[in-house]
Amino acid sequence: INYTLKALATSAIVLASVSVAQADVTLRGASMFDEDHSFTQTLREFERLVAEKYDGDVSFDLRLNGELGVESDYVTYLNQGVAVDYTILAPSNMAVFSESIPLMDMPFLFRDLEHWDAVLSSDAFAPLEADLREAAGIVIVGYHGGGVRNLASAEPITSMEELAGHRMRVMGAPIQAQTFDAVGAAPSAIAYNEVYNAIQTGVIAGFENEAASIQNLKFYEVAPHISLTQHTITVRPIVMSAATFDALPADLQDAIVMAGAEAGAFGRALESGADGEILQEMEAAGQIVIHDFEGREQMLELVQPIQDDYAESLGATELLMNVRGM
Ligand code: MAV
Repeated sequence: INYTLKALATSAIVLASVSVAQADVTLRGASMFDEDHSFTQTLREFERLVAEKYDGDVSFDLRLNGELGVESDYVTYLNQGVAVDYTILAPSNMAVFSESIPLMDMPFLFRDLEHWDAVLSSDAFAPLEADLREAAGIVIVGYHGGGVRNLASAEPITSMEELAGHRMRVMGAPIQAQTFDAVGAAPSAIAYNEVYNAIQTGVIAGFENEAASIQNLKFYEVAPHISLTQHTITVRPIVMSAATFDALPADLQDAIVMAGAEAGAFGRALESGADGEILQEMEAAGQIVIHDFEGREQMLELVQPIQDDYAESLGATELLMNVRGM
């Protein structure tokens, strides 16, 4: 008996030391896409950079293809500090927790890529980040983005007349619905993982999205008509749960913050550079038909007062003016 106990004790010690070694830190990430999408590639780069900059042991468990749900699910997990530690997501999907964060994601906020780059390289969004941490328990560690969002629909939408009453899906933030309402469309907030079906069954006639995601999730199968409204250049923060972040050793936190900034720059170059190419790829493959859209200027005019009102309601008029003036 003694002998057995001793053997058991020895194996217990071995097991314990193994699990100590493994338990160092494992962070779980989530992506709605496969390895090819720029979100996943940027998260991989983030992981590589964190490991490179941190002296201790850290490992990553990134779940792909929407295994852990869609971004609106991740937001809840991040807020609760369960299931997901890090991801990339649209500010408009965090509106439930922070009313102000979708401002950085408003259609027609940026004039062009140069303006977008200038704003993201500044600290113009710092007050929004602070509110997100406080209200949602979510920490922004870097900025991915750079995709251009266009209308994608079952039938061509080429003018303000065709846009009138167009039943389209928008992201969950009220400012998104208000924007498309102002230009005459009939927007409704639908979960991202229901969009394909909703278009296929005719519940809606289309939605709006960037090339990378239309390609990766094969939305062109149901919404092959792309109208070049170019209404949004995306801002997609790399985020962490504050509950997770705050519990990490200080040197790992430092590594994460540095890695976030670098991975963001990597990802922005990647997605903004590939956007036009991906549209061409899909067109060449006969998956989409690209249409010009007449009326972008008019859209812009109709949307600006909506942006002004939204910013005013948040006490963020100065912030908006600052961004527009950059
Ligand atoms: C695209 O897949 C991405 O911009 C993602 O961040 C958004 O959540 C998604 O679109 C969407 O429209 O919900």
